Amino acid sequence: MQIGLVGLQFSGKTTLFNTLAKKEIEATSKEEALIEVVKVPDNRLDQLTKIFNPKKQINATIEIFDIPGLKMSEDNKVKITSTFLNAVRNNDALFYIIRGFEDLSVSHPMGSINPLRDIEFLETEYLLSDLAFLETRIEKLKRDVLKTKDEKMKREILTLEKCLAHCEKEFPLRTLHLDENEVRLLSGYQLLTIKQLGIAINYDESSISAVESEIEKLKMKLNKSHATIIPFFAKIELELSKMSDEDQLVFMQDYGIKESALSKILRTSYEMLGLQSFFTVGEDECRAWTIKKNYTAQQAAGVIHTDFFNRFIRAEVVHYEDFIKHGSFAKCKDAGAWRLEGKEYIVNDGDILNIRHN
Ligand SMILES: Nc1nc2c(ncn2[C@@H]2O[C@H](COP(=O)(O)OP(=O)(O)O)[C@@H](O)[C@H]2O)c(=O)[nH]1
Ligand SMILES: [Mg+2]
Repeated sequence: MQIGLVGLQFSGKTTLFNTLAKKEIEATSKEEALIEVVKVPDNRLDQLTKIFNPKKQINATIEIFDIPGLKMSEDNKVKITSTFLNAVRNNDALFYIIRGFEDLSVSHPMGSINPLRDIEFLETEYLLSDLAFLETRIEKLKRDVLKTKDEKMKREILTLEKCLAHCEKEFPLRTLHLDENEVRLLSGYQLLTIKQLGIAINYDESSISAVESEIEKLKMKLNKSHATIIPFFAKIELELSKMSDEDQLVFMQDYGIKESALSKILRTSYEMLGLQSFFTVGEDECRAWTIKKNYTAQQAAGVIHTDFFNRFIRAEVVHYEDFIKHGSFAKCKDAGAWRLEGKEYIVNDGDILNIRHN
């Protein structure tokens, strides 16, 4: 899974990236996108590792992209460059990193702090980029289809026109209902508003107590964008990320921060993308795997190995909570919490699976 951090300059993207990646990349105006593979923390996996004592623990991972800030031109427009589009293209979801902190020593490209304005600005710019792309693409396909009379191309034009009509009404594409074929067709394109969107607002430590009501106000004004809005505190969290886990918890409590930016971003991403985790356990490794919410046991097996998909027989299933309650697979069997499931079984978040295959 790939998550891109995007936004205006000086909103705290690189600071957040450093926090998530536990890196110390200087917060400068680096031009290339930074990428880091980040472990998804999971208490349940930590517990399983304590019990099984395997040679290794393998957390699920997520790739975080710090995409260079969009620069404003004199006339308050941003130029969406091909470098930007290429950096964003493969991301599964985007987070707008919006500046909420006041700091006179850090300039704001628009001259003042106003999260709502910045969010609407980004949405509009991305919508305009999609509109321009769709128009050009439809025009070209229409010219081509005159010559080729290709049926696939005709269907493509219909899908693109459906998107265009939606954008013309000023709705982002993520709010358009698309079927599987349409999603597949559009996945190769550089559309921005089709991506699942989280909005993360970077506040100052001084405003922690006022943040919740701020966020509620924004949510009401932004309900048409279909995005989850979360607050975070880049500067303090960067300091905290350098501490041990225990110290971090203590300081977070002192500051009144209930959940770290990393945890919020991961949780929101899993929700937005409809993802969940299952586990495999054993002496060699305890591992967390990421799958879509409606995956069957056979599909989940295929994520581990394509052979497991092809030669799937049954899945042994125990839910994490049951395992912790009873303490071992044998005791789970006695208690009826251990099950053999077929390939159509829909996997639950927190299932521990053992795939039987031939
Ligand atoms: N006061 C304050 N400064 C911040 C905060 N977050 C980032 N900064 C500073 O703002 C500047 C721009 O941050 P940076 O992460 O490089 O922004 P980017 O352009 O979005 O990548 C840097 O000097 C940061 O130290 C914050 O929460 N409070
Ligand atoms: Mg930066």
